[in-house]
Amino acid sequence: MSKAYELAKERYAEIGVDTEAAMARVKEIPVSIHCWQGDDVRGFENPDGDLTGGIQTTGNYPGRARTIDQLRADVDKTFSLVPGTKRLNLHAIYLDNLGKKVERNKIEPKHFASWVDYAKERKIALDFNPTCFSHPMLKDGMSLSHPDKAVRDYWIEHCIASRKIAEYFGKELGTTACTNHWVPDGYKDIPVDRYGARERLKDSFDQIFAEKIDKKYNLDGVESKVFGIGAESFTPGSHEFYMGYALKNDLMLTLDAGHYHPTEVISDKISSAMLYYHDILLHVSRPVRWDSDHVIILDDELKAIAAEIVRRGFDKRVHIGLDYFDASINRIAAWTTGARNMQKALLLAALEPTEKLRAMEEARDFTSRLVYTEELKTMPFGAIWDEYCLRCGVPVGEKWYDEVKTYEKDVLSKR
Ligand code: RNT
Ligand code: ZN
Repeated sequence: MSKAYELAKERYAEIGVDTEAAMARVKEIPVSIHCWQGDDVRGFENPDGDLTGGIQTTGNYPGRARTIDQLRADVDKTFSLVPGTKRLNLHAIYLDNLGKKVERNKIEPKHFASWVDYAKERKIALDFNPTCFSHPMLKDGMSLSHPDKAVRDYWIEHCIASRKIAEYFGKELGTTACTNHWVPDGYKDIPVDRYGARERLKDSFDQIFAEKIDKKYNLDGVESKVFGIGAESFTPGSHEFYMGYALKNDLMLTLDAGHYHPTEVISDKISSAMLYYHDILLHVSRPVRWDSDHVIILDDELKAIAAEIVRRGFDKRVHIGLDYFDASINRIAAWTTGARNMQKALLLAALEPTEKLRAMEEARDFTSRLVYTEELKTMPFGAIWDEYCLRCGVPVGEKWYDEVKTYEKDVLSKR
């Protein structure tokens, strides 16, 4: 134990915070790390194809993973640098097709068997996402809400197949998988029939969720979005659409930090959602002027998201997933920076004397609330964070980046 930690521990004890308990708690909060930062959301179905559906990666930093083995090696490297309990979040396009092209509506658990082996070896859990973009059956920017029944049916089949894969993950790995449903559907220009598009989307989801899957194995979430590139004027899957749909159909609501109007934040939505949903799913991201999916930094919103989870003990009911992708910098560094920041935010939240602060608020002592929350900001958090990393067996401070640089030299630069 370092001297710095000993001193910091005492300082936190003075304000009634048990640093040992905080570290132990955060270590158990699962964070689902998205596989798609490693290869700019391309997958292995068509690694050199275009990313469509109104989302975009920008930059062409060398070394992106092009094969399943490369991506697995990169995930291993990243996971070795991030403390805490990690899950791996896969998209359908990351299948192991065993050398034979598989249509999206024909994917089966066997195409993910090698991922299950991978997860078992590493004792990690898997989450899943149908991929309703980067594919010719996404017609006129629409999938589940397209007027053509053949298009809708194709994607309905894909989403059903995806749920079965997640169920298989849950059964094999002994932990509940989360499946997130996001479709890129939208109109570039002002629609005439908003109701019709939403009616079709609802009907498609009704078919997708008609088959009940034991919640022990899989939980489904639905993710809204206010607009996408090429879908600027309208998305049938708006916040209200899914808020109603998920509540009525006992699904999770997925809140992505980049999917709202510019000054709207998801940290403020968590407490409302938790009054009505048992479980919700987060896509922690960082929008810069649009849904740009920048690497998450330790900013006020990230801290607020973590605080909303930790203050009320929603550690198991709010499923934390990461969703960012930057192709302009070293991808392992991007991945690791964001995932470590999520951990920092959770630890910061766990080091708050919440009960004391709440008592001030309840007593209408707003002066104290301001004074104490501001003073908290200069508590010796860094020493606790370093100790947490040390105990989790990951590099302390910026030392993790040395490992990334070595990996870049030995592995990434040779791709
Ligand atoms: C897109 C959504 C969606 C995707 C991933 C790849 O705006 O946020 O969640 O980013 O599924
Ligand atoms: Zn998302």
